Amino acid sequence: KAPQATPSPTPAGVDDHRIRANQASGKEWLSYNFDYDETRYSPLRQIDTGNVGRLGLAWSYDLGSERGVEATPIVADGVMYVTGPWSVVHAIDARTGARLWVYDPKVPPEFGAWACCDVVNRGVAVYKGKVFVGTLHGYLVALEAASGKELWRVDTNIDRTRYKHTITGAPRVFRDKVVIGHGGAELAAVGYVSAYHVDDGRMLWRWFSVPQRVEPPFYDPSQERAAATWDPKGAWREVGGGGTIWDAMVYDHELNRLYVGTGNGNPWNREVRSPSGGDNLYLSSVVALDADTGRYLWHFQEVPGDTWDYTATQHLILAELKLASGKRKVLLHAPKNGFFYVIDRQDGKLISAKPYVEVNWATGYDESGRPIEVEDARARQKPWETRPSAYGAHNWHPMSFNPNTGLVYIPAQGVPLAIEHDPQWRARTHLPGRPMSNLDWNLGYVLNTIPPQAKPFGHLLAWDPVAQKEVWRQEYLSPWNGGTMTTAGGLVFQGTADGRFIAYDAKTGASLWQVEVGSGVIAGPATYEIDGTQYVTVAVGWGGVYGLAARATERLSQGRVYTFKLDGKAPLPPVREYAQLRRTTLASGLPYRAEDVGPGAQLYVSNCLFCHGVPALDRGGNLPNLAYSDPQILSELPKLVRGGAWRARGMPDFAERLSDADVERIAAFILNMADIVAQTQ
Ligand code: PQQ
Repeated sequence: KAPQATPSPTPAGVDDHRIRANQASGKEWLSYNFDYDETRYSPLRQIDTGNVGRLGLAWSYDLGSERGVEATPIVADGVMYVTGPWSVVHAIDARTGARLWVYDPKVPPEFGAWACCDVVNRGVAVYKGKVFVGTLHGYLVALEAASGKELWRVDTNIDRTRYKHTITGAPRVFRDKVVIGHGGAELAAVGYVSAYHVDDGRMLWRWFSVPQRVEPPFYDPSQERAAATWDPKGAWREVGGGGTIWDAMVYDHELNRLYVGTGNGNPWNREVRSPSGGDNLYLSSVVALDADTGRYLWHFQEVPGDTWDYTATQHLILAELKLASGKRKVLLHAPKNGFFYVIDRQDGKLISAKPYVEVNWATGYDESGRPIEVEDARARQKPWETRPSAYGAHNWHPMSFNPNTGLVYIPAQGVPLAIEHDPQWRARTHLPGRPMSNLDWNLGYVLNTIPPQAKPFGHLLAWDPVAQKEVWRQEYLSPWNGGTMTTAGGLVFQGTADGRFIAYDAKTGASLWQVEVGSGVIAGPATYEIDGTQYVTVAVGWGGVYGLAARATERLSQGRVYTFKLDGKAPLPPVREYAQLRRTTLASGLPYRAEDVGPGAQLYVSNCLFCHGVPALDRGGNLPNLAYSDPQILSELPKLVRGGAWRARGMPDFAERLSDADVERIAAFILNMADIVAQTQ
């Protein structure tokens, strides 16, 4: 029998019992993915397929931000807790949208360049009167829920001189513990997850996803086993190996375990990371840990010896499915690599794996649960267009599982990319032409040396995990659409890259209602009920790794929370058009030295590419495309780039990294691209 959920007199007086009880009542939204099973399925049904057309705005709240917003709002005791960019926490009256408090951890701006993928944060955890947030500069902070006052903070980075660890994911809480991992495996990182006591932040356990040493003494038996699967002469020993646990963590209260999804190899390319090969445990794996001790229990490696940036960090859902073999407790997973996995959560054995998008690195899985790789996919001898690419067939945008329809709603996508082995790669070495190498990115690949043939796409995919097949889909204009949420009212909600928030019939995929919000949406929605009224809420703000350089709407990203209810009458807030604040004309016809263009292109790739996109071909996202710059800025570029002009916005000062002549070359390449593209218009 389900226990009763009772509101607490202390704000966020949430405990394990209440999180479980709320799974049945659905009145609150108590953790990132709603419940301990992380289903994002709410039993609320006031808003349903028949009346969803009457949804209107109840209130909106301005986050005062311009970068990516990835948080799902948490709602407890009538208060909403949501994070914006730079790990800033907002507490809001969930009924009116009034601000209660704001907490800014004051992340130093240089972490803008340490974060691979925008200065984002996916949200908080609440427990026993506290709000927990992981900050971009690697701290786990506990706040008093009533006031937003900082109670304690711990440094989660084990070695700040060696590793560039950043936290973007939401912490999870259970049994008086708060757990958190971190990101950083594009630069230099060693993956681990740590559990701290909620009272005072003392560390209770830590589990490493990649080996720290190649010979005894080992940290634990799982490390010894892992060490044997890495080449002791590989570059992983210089940069950390990766395997970062930067998003998915799910607590199984029945089995008292924590399952985590681990990230890609660091550097990406196994040829340099571990030249003699090996599975490189526990990269790209789902791992079960004892929730009390952090002891390793089992792992399932989705991509042995990852080389494609195939993180297995994407959202994990716990479910019970009726399969041909009987009722099974399973994990549902749709990671970057394009296969949908059903994994037995008792023992970690693969039940089934089927591609949910076009996949060209493996043809399937064999009896033993290993992928059958395609011969040339590792790009050892020649370039290879990866499908899916490093952007993932599904990235961190949360999916959802509706037990009534039996369907999983996946924000699926494709972003074209080709990789080629880079024999010249060296750790922490600036090599012009090597993607972001002057900012310490460690890929071991050159990118797009052949033009990718695939077209970008994004769609909402309704997937049957039992039959392992698609049931319906809704096509979008662009990749990088929002997370999903589904309800007992028979609905699926999702925001889109082109700035809409949409409700679908969960069974058929029919679009039932939509509204324009003032920005592309990437975060997942939530729903809750107060005094008999059901609300649906979503935090908007375009960004994340794809949104830095590309956009799908002409509205400039503005961080906001939109909250809807039936017959809501609040007016939609004003939006800002991109063209009002940014130039949209190319800086063409300006002078530059032709001989600078070639070297400038190489320097652009190793310094600017991932943040600013390809000059003139991309059009700019949250960060401007430099071919659309004010001509004055381009003429003064060395002074600005080497003077820290945009330091407060997170752009590094390049004074130590580039000379004036280098920046002039970069400007020449940008101007040349502007000229070329202007001629085709
Ligand atoms: N983060 C995003 C985002 O927020 O848009 C997208 C990605 C990350 C990726 O595609 C990644 O591969 C990725 N990888 C790591 C890592 O390897 O440590 C961290 C993160 C992150 O923390 O956001 C991302």
